[in-house]
Amino acid sequence: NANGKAATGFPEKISEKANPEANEATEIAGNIIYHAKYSPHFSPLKFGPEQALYATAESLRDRLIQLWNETYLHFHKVDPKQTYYLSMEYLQGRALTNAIGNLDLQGPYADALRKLGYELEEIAEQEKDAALGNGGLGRLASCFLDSMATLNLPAWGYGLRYRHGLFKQLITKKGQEEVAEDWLEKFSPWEIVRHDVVFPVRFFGSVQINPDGSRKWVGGDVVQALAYDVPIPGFKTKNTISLRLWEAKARADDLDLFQFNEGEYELAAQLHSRAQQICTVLYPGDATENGKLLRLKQQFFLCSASLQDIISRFNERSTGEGTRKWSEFPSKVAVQMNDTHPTLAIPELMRLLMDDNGLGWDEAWDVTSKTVAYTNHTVLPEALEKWSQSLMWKLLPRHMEIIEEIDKRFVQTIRSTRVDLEDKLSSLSILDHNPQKPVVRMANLCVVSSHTVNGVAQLHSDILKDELFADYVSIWPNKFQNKTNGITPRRWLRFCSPELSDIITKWLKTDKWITDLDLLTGLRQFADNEELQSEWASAKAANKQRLAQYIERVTGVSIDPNSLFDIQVKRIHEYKRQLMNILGVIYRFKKLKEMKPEERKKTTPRTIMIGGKAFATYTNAKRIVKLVNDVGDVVNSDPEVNEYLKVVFVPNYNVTVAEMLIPGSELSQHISTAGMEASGTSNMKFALNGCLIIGTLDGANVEIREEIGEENFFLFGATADQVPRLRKEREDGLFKPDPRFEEAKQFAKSGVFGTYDYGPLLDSLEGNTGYGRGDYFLVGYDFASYMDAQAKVDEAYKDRKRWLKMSIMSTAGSGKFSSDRTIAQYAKEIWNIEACPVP
Ligand code: B1N
Repeated sequence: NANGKAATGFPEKISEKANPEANEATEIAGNIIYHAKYSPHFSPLKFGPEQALYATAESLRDRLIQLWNETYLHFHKVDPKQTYYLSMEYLQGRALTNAIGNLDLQGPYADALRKLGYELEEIAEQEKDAALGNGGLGRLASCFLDSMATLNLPAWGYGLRYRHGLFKQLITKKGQEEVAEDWLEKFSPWEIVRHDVVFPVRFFGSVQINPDGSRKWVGGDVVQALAYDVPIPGFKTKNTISLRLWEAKARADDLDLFQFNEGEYELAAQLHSRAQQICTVLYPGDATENGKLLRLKQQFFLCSASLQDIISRFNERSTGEGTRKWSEFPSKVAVQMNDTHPTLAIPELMRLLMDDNGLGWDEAWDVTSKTVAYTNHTVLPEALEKWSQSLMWKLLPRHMEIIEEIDKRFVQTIRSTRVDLEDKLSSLSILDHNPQKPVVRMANLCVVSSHTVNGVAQLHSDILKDELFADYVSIWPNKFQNKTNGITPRRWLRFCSPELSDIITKWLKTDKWITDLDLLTGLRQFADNEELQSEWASAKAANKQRLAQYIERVTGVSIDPNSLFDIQVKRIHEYKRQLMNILGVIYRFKKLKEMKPEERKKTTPRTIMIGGKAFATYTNAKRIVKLVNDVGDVVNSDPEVNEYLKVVFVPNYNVTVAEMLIPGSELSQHISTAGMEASGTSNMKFALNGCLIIGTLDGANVEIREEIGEENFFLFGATADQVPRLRKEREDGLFKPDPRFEEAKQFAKSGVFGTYDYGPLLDSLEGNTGYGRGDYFLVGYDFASYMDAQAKVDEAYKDRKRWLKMSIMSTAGSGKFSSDRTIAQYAKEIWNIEACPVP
């Protein structure tokens, strides 16, 4: 066939060499062939790249299962306190390169595949992204798992096995179109189905009161939660933990055979299809929008299945006879809630303890509140979850009783101990009895019930303490903490930019930085060194070249690898201000058009790349996507300026695309209205890869700037504490816009960028007039300092030595942003767990 393989498709003979690596490679090649032959997913005629991917993954899976089993048995024997991370989202991306890298088998696998006629990179390219998340919150969960495993912590993740993860974004003449993504189209070689790990999860029904006064939730629908384990290997350690994903299944007897035989097929399978719906799609919102009942079912399904599993493991690890003392539970189990999405873990744990295990309220409350902790990821009011009380009573009647009781006891305690808070109680209570729309405030339930509440960057945690949760702080001053987010340096430097990694290792004379990222500060002493600078520049150039090829392949736009690569990639949201970015581009384009040719030659050529998905019903976000594309079409085909400016919308931004973009970036934009981006995590990935940041004092930008030095950061914009006053001034008509802002808007409206009506979008930037929200995000206010900062970028880029130094200093100062540091802090300061390395 085309690959020169035998007709059976499988290469039969593998040449041997005398060195041990070669032997290992030979053995691996043998394993790969074994799987191609005997794990029969494909017919035997062809051994193409896809077949090679699955067989390669299965050969790795054998090792992962072995390590997973050893880890499980070790944890069982030692019985340490274990953390369970509950998250509705995980953005895992591809797993092959990561697994090979973490198992330290890069060389042997590359050799093995070469023996079979393939390059490892080519095979890795075949894998689909597991995108069981929306954005930063989901990717954070995945980085955390990598660090938990690497730090040998007894910790697991729990999530849902969505059939369809985040949609695929197509860019057409209309702008963004969403298509269902099917990561399980063939199958995932990374998951292990556990047919013996099944728990019943109930919905609806009613509460039965027993003669002894105890209560029991009965009736309704019961679906089965079936466990799938995705093994998560640590970097260069045996420890391999689990991401346990639940799938919803109907029970066999849910199929109504009588109806089926009557020919009523749909009716007969009603319960089956209702069960199936639960894990069909990921909730598509990052911060807003609907889906109500199904979303609530998903949340409860995750919480109930996970807690039943946690409790059964707690009992399974019991050394004596019978069950353990429940008072020991908080010294064996920590549950971390990733935002409020898994809040139902609180009433579900209470219910399981009281109704199924006979504990009294006080005992159950003591156990629960010592077990659960809550991470807040946003202060956007529309993203703070509030569930309708009537919907909750219908779906989860027993849980609503419990929530009412928690609320009642909380209100009573405050009334009797804190008269000063009487008038605050209506906002502090869990239940909001507003007669228009009575709701349960999930964040309040989390704060009241958790032993610890944390924000995700220092500024965000301060805002939580000073504003959102200020009154709770006066009740529980020690409950609130900060845990600045982090990213895994394995995926986000070592594996996505091997060239730069090798240079770092060479200059630090060690590769220990991969697990001890603070060692990067050792690069500072060489930041001026010409030899390092030239090696640094060539690694960057190679990454830019690779990125340019990628952009040309997916968009057809050819970009100049010598231009400044300027990137903004993240979910499209008005508070993230992609609109400010594109208005700046529009202004730049207009000025370039007005220049004489010899003036243009003095400018810094730039390629601006913007990427990200818009929530399907978020109109302004979709208009922004359309605008960026339209501007790109005009600018890129303008022969006068396209040597100096290119604008690219990068379609379908996801983890894999990020792994391509970030290493090739030189400037990245993190320009949210101050106080609105809880942390941001791509800012950390860019900085780690030697990319300079233009940004506001928001989220983790503040700490990044502190770490890498203010002279290496392009700062602009209002600060968080100024924002309320500026909004007021804008409303009162006191704001005088910068002429550049007016010019850019006018130009955008003039029709140069096509016939689409951008009026409504641009009107959202007007003050007290117009259709918009009165420029709530202060694009108008920040535009002037933004453009000034951009001019500084252009100047700085002309001084190659200075730019390279700044780039090296960015990497050198990024040590703090390792998720290993973040997770070590959670382990010590929230979970109280210790490493449990497999010997
Ligand atoms: O969580 C990230 C932060 O780095 C980002 O700043 C923050 O915006 C992000 C509802 C969310 N906050 N809230 C969400 C996601 C899904 C959903 O349905 C809200 N995502 C964030 C990690 O801390």
